[in-house]
Amino acid sequence: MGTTQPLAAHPADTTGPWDAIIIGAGIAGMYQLHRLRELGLRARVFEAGSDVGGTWYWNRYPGARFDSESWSYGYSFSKELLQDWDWPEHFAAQPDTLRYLNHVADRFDLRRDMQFGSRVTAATFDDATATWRVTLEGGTQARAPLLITALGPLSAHTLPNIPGRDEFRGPAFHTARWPREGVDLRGKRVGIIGTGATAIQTIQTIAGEVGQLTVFQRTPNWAAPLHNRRITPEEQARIKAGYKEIFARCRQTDTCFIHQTDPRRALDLSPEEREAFWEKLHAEPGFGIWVGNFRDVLTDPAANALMTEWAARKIRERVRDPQVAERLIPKDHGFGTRRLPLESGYYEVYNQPNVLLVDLNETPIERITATGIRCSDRHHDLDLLIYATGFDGVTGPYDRIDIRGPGGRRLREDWRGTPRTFLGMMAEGFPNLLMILGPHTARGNIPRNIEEIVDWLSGLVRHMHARGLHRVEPRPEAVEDWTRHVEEAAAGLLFSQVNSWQTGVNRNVEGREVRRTLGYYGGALRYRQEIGAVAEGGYREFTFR
Ligand code: NA7
Repeated sequence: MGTTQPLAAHPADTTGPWDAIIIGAGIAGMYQLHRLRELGLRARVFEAGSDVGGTWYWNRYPGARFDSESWSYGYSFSKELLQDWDWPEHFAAQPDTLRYLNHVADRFDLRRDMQFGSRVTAATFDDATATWRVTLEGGTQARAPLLITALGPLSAHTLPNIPGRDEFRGPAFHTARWPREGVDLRGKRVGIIGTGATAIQTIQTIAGEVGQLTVFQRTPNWAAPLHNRRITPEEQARIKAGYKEIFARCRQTDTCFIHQTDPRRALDLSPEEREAFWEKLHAEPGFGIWVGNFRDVLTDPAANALMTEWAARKIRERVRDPQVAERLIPKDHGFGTRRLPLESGYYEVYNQPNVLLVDLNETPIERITATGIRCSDRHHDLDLLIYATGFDGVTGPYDRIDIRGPGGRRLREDWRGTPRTFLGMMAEGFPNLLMILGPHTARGNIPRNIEEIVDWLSGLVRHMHARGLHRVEPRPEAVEDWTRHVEEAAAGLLFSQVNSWQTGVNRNVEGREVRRTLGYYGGALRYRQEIGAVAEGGYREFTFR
């Protein structure tokens, strides 16, 4: 593998037969298509959006950007691509990322095998022919032996289950469905529900422009400074010369980010020593303060409590009104036990006279009305409403497609309680269904995770084609063992004890009130070892026909 030259254009293959159907034209689906072509296979990508980009196509809300270093977050597979793309900022804004993904689609001529505006609603495995039959919204069908899901862990957005939601007469948008043409917020009375990573980016971006901003907060989150800035020409040259080292660094960490966990324990150090380190991390860009912290901060409750107390002090220093500061300090979970949002002036927003923080624990929302939101104490008049209310994470996108294996077995039913997978890439009873970033895979620096999984799946496909095999399924005992291993790896971790999309909790979705293990938390290094061993062992954990 490793062709990095643009492939010669050839006519679009719109009728099949195809070797594989890929669902989704985001970072994962684009790369998977490229890899299959290298194997000489024909694939068709079905994408609900009108173009490539996935997450970066849909999430156009104000302020959407990477929280990961741009130069560690693009594709790494093509040296030429790395050299011919200039990231303008250390943490790229959504329009630049979408421009990048369009550039990739052009460079590798990906669109000719993609069909846009095509949402997949169902997929059924036909046992007799060992093919998947995929149904699109509108009823069109397509068939292929392999079905590869590149759905994205955060593509099933969810609206809040608040009474009166449909009564609001002004414009209302979920952040993942922000209008392409943009929205004029100037001078408007804007309400936003949610205070996750998305809301934080939105709030800090729009607060200066709107007339009045009312933030409806149910659970505050810890957040740390992003420290974004433009990439200078000298830095650009250094980045381009250093890609090999950058990606090597990503391969050495359990999160695939460039930030390596500090080998020291906070509890072994004096308060001065550990706080000096925290100050340093706080002043540095990116996720270092989260995943490059002392090794006990995310695992030992006593160490986490120290970090939490320090981080609370930082908020108190930045927010003038002590009551507002207290409302912004999470009390139900320690620092870093949920995905840490990164911010640029977020806390200072609450010092502005036109910004009001409504703590829904003190004054719960009673209903959404035609003209705003009624809380238990008063009505908030609004011209426009933003739902930054998140996603039905990881399994949500799978639940939204009626996926049926042999005998009508439904994936949605199998995973009703909690998912069961082998390596997070296949499920028992669903032959030839290959999942990119399904549940139970290591997740951190997502493009790095995607490339590893796509490469591994492509290896499996190559193995099959070389041997004339047309059907693959994981052995039940392999699924059993992996699922147990996944649960063991998550047990006892501090963040496993906190509600979030990462633990599968979304109170807006029926049946998703209980925590589940949706990722592999043994770390990327162990994950790489595990999947590597399966390939090197000749895929003995699978049955083939
Ligand atoms: P998140 O992090 O899941 O945040 C969703 C926010 O919306 C969170 O503050 C929720 O509060 C809030 N929410 C959801 N439903 C309601 C209702 N019904 N009432 C009030 N508040 C509600 O999603 P994001 O889009 O911010 O980020 C997702 C990921 O994208 C992020 O982790 C990054 O990886 C990028 P809650 O915490 O549930 O009380």
